[in-house]
Amino acid sequence: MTAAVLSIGSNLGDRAATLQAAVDALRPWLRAVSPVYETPPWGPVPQDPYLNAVVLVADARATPRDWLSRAHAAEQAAGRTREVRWGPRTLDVDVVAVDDLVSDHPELTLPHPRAHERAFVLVPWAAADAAAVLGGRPVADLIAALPTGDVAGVVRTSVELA
Ligand code: PH2
Ligand code: MG
Ligand code: MG
Repeated sequence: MTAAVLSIGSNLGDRAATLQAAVDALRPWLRAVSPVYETPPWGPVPQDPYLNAVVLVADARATPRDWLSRAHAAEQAAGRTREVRWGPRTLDVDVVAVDDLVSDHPELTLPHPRAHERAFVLVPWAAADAAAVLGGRPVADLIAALPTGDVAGVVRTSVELA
């Protein structure tokens, strides 16, 4: 059995509809979906705010590589477009963690190497699973260690993913 934590984000087009399409593509393995948050763009490229959420999935037989290909398939199913690295995109589906596996495989580093410092990943994850642990540390503790402005910038919306 592997359980995976996926981060989904969109900042182009109908963001809520795109996140819903991602959830729909992951439906066979779906365990929980976090609330949806509006989040300031992180990184070097100026761009519009994102909607971000976290999806918890599980499958008795899936390998980490299976979760990566399912993440990519969900992006394709939702018509993902992206022109620039770190830049605006209709949909990004990132594998944050698979069980408590640690891997530096070039195609899939686990856990995601920047997840521990990203409020737009940690805050939704903690909302979906209050007991979540990343790299041996409770996600709630990682959130408490972030700059308060980072956490305050992640604002819960009324968007409901079903
Ligand atoms: N994804 C990026 C770049 N910057 N910022 C936020 N707030 N949310 C994202 O999902 C995001 C980002 C590229 O993957
Ligand atoms: Mg990403
Ligand atoms: Mg990505």
